Amino acid sequence: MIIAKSKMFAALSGGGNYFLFSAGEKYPAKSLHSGALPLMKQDRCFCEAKAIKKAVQPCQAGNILSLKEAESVFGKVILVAFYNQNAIGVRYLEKALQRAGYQVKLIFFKSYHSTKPSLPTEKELALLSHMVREEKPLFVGLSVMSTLYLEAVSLVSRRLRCGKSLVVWGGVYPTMFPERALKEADFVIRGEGEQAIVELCRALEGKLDFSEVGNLVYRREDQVMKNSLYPLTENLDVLSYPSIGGRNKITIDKDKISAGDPAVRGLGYETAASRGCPYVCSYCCAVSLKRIYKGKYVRLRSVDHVIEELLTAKERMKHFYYIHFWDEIFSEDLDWVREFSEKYRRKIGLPFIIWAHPLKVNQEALSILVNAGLYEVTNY
Ligand code: B12
Ligand code: SF4
Repeated sequence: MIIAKSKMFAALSGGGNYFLFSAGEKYPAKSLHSGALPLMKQDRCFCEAKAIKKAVQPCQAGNILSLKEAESVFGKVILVAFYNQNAIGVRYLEKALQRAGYQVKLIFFKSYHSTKPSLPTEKELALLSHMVREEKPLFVGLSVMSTLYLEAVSLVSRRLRCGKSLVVWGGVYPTMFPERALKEADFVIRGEGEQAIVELCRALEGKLDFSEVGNLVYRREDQVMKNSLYPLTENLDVLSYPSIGGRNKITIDKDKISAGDPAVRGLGYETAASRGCPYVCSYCCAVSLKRIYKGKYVRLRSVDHVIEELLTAKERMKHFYYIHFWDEIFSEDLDWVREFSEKYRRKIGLPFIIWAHPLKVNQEALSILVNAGLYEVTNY
């Protein structure tokens, strides 16, 4: 295990490739070897000091850059989450871009409403487009998680494109309807975005051809080009975990703009220990998603990785007193549940909520989890 002591970049000799470590983050040494870390493929990885240089030996670690130098080398990306101030997916993307050296601004646009999210006002659209004009990002990525607020996404997309910004749509909706999404965007990224979004930056910088960016849907002349999908990330631990805190986060809501991560002030911390659902209920889009993706659909993070994230959350969030796991169905793998419960009780010790499915409820797993602090089980 390697722990980065400060935020640092390192250039790998030969290819001019860069790696970034965020302060305090831990990396299993094996994740730094070529091939094991998906981001390696974009010829950027992250390193600091001797121990890490040793770990990345196969890539021959070279010069270390200061943050300032590195910032002048890499561009900026703005990501917009709609009606969701926790936005796990977007926070994962922020991490992936930062690890690849890009600067990221994350905008939480409008607050959550589960039935009737209010449309953006003219003032809110103006605040957003002003910020984008000032920041001059490579592109603005819109996270379209649901069909519930497509009208709002379209309004934002049109406004930004009128201002000549490049707009990229990603998330569950564009994954299922890429052609429709492309009518309103310059690019669409289907599926998991961590690798593809970094590759898109590289393509926009002229370092990669668009045809080489996995998951990308784009126009070439009058044709819609749909690049093939990468297999789902099997080992979720290599993706690190969603970012928490930071001054790069902005909220636009109720005609106002405010700085700082709203999640840090929250009473509950939201995360997921897995991705994917084992079921295929007929009314649910999991059926379609399973058809689209290749590779193992349900994937579970290691217990240590989850605990490490929660310890970081405890450090950075001063007021939270419970944890909400948004796994579509919380794991009932007994070995995992036993290890999780033992470590969770000892190191985290807060009440937590999970989602479950009536057909999959396992009494033994539930009683172990209750012992660790589980106090509410909900389903859709
Ligand atoms: C957890 C969850 C929630 C949580 C979110 C908690 C949080 N902190 O974010 C809560 C309960 C709040 C929630 C609310 C809603 N949800 Co929900 N939710 C999910 C669930 C189970 C997992 C989402 C998640 O976190 N996945 C893990 C992350 C890592 O993946 P991700 O979000 O997809 O992001 C990745 C990619 O999509 C992509 N990506 C995402 N954004 C972008 C942006 C760009 C630019 C790029 C390039 C890529 C990209 O890269 C990310 C990293 O790999 C999904 C089911 C699913 N299979 O997706 C449903 C799901 C997305 N939700 C759904 C719905 C309907 C809703 C609500 C509308 C329900 C309601 N009426 O309130 C709201 C809308 C919330 C919102 N503002 O978008 C539906 C959407 C169906 C549809 N066709 O529209 C889904 C698919 C559930 C289902 N099976 O039907 N949800
Ligand atoms: S259990 Fe939930 S997420 Fe899984 S297929 Fe059924 S409705 Fe969809």
